[in-house]
Amino acid sequence: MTAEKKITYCRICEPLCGLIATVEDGRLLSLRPDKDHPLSQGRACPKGIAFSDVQNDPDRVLQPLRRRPDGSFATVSWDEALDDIATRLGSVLAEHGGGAVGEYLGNPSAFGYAASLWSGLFMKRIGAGHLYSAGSQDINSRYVASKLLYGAATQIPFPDLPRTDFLFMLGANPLVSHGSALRAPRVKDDLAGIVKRGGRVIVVDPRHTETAAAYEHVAVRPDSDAWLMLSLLNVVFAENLQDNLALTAHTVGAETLRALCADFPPEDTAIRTGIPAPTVRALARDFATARTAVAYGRTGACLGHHGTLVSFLIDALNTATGNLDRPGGALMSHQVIPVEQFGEKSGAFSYDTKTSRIGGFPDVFGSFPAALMADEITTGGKGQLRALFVLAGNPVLSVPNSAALESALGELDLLVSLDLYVNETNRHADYILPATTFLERDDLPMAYAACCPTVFLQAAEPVVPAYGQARPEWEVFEDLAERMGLSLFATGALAPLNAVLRWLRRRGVRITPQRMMHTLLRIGPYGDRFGLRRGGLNPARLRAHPHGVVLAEHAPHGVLAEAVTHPGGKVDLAPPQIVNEVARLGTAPGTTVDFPLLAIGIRELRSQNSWMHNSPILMKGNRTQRARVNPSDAAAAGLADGGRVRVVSATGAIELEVLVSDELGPGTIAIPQGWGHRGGGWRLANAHAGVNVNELTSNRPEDLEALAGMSVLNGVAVRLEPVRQPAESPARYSASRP
Ligand SMILES: Nc1nc2c(c(=O)[nH]1)N[C@H]1C(S)=C(S)[C@@H](COP(=O)(O)OP(=O)(O)OC[C@H]3O[C@@H](n4cnc5c(=O)[nH]c(N)nc54)[C@H](O)[C@@H]3O)O[C@H]1N2
Ligand SMILES: Nc1nc2c(c(=O)[nH]1)N[C@H]1C(S)=C(S)[C@@H](COP(=O)(O)OP(=O)(O)OC[C@H]3O[C@@H](n4cnc5c(=O)[nH]c(N)nc54)[C@H](O)[C@@H]3O)O[C@H]1N2
Ligand code: SF4
Ligand SMILES: [Mo]
Repeated sequence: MTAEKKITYCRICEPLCGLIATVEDGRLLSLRPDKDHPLSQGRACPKGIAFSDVQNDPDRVLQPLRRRPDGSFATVSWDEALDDIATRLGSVLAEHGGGAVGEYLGNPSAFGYAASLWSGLFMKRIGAGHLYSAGSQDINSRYVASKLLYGAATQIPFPDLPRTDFLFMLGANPLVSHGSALRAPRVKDDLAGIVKRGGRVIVVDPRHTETAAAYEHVAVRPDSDAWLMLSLLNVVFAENLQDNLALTAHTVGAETLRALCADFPPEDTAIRTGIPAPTVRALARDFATARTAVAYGRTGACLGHHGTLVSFLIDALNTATGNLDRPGGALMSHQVIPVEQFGEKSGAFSYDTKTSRIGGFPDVFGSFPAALMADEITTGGKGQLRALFVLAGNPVLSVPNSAALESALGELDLLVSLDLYVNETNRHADYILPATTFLERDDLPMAYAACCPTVFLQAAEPVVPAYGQARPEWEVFEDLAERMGLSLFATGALAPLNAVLRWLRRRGVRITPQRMMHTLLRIGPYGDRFGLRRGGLNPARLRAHPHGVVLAEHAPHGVLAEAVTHPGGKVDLAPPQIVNEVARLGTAPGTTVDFPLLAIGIRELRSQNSWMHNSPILMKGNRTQRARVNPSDAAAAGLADGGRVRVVSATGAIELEVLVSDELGPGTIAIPQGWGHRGGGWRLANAHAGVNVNELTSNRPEDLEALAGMSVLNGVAVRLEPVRQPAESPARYSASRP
């Protein structure tokens, strides 16, 4: 058979870049960027191209695995695996009820629609008491900020990059991450375009990152952004630079916000942020008087002690200066397939409707902080977590105090993972079920795809059949439900969709995630309304445009009234939770005598969280994980470049190589996350193990962010100790597989 070219798109990170797959005899030969893709236009990053290493990885799990008593795995048939899982889950349910069952949704599950939808229905059906996700280590603080501001948690305003004159970026490094909560596959060009038009790009970051180096860098102390944002607003109000028309027309609480900010003049907060007051004053004036301006924050804004407050204040600055919901400012996120709208209506995107058993944290979309999982497993009593499904996740590397989580996993009655690999988490599982990759399944973009300056939709068909015995995750949950005699649709979870579901079922149509998405597509704002709207989108039209369809050059503006769901339709600039949070801001610098430095993370161009370190392409060139330490801190701790350091926090300690670098100011160190490999399967990754930064981070309830239960992964107080006798030389990559 001759090789065929198939059009698809990447689902590793948020730009969803167009790819062309070359396929022969049902096997992937290679991936390359799609030059005909309307948004990415021939651009893709090294990870996207290297996904062929994952697809064809000899270490991939392609058959269901059952753990033996000695910890090794034996292959079993799907029937054996699912029968046993159904039986064991049935016993947990019979003895302890749904309150003892849980699910952890990892990051890759956000890049397809079916897995989270169907596993969510399954969990709802059995009354699962424990839902967790990567969100509490990533973006839940942003969702909660939106819930408080707009009433709709999934409404995430994003920067209108093609039209803005002033981009104020806080805690984001898009030249490496390629953008998050923002879909901009050519973000490098978009940023360059702002400056080319005579505009400015400001990067607020403790580290002189790749993005900071290319634009104007404002070096901030870790975890101090709340003080910075309050000071910026302080200047805006004190100098009467606010947009009174916008505030009156679209908001409530502006006076309270002004009063809150009055206590934070830049001269008082400089000691906390490390940013001189004149710089803050100039920034505030320049932002407020720019023709258009937009503040945007991402993980660096979300993962400190005040992540919800910081995200809130970013939008408050946009709103107060009249830059919300206008061209060149922050645009309201806009869905082509209105999944989130239905979710909001059905109450699925809830906040603070129940509290966690441990720590009493409010739910975010029905989920609790993943940092609590370890204690929820080890703490007895009603609702103790006894059976856990891990879908596309590696929480042993990604969740704080991973040592505690890893040892707790052994106490579960049942641990089931759906994954591509035997990773650090599921090596402790009773079953590992082989999932299909994104090249083996159909997709329509969800979640952050709504944060795109261009309105666009692309659908993907599978480009290769499932390798081995891999199965789409949603089918696994449907099969389990069947084996347990449960109907997935007998829950209130789909209430707003019930009419559509009944209509489909009356016609004898099997309800699949794809049917559901196609229905939503067709009744959505660009849909064909089943023939009522000529030229509207339907599956056939998407198939006829495999590179995707541009539906509007610019996302809409002037839609605030529809986007805000608070009664009265106004943005709330002073909800009580935020007022309290500002009152709680202390004066303590975050460090102590024992732990005088603050640690932050680093995302690397050729890593994707914890799961692409088994790719020979990405691991080329002696990659090692090194702690970046400022020369003065290195000297003070007796550390030399290339030597080894022991980094100690109140939670744990790790040892790794030092890179002495002035990319960080004194008092701050940075360590790449996603390392610390000792999974059962990925041999190349294990050979380049590195260490897990989440042995330093805390899972104690009192150390989590209060409003969203976010893990605090940046601004972790540590000290440095030199390691005189290196235990062994660091593993280096060699060209052959171990
Ligand atoms: N200290 C520190 N910790 C962090 C962060 C940080 O900045 N600092 N960042 C946090 C962030 S932003 C995130 S998103 C989390 C990520 O945390 P997780 O989602 O828990 O971890 P990942 O490393 O993304 O692992 C994803 C797993 O999914 C598998 N996988 C990949 N594709 C598929 C698929 O299509 N189907 C299935 N079933 N499995 C698949 C991979 O093999 C891998 O095992 O980490 C967080 N942890
Ligand atoms: N190559 C690559 N791309 C990725 C990923 C990857 O692992 N590798 N992961 C993907 C995922 S899951 C996500 S969520 C996105 C994240 O996308 P981004 O948030 O854009 O990614 P980061 O590089 O983590 O950028 C966060 C920045 O915040 C800074 N920072 C740390 N602490 C603070 C602080 O207290 N204040 C401020 N102002 N800044 C701070 C860090 O130095 C860092 O530069 O990236 C995605 N893209
Ligand atoms: S930037 Fe993200 S979506 Fe684009 S090719 Fe790279 S990994 Fe894939
Ligand atoms: Mo993430």
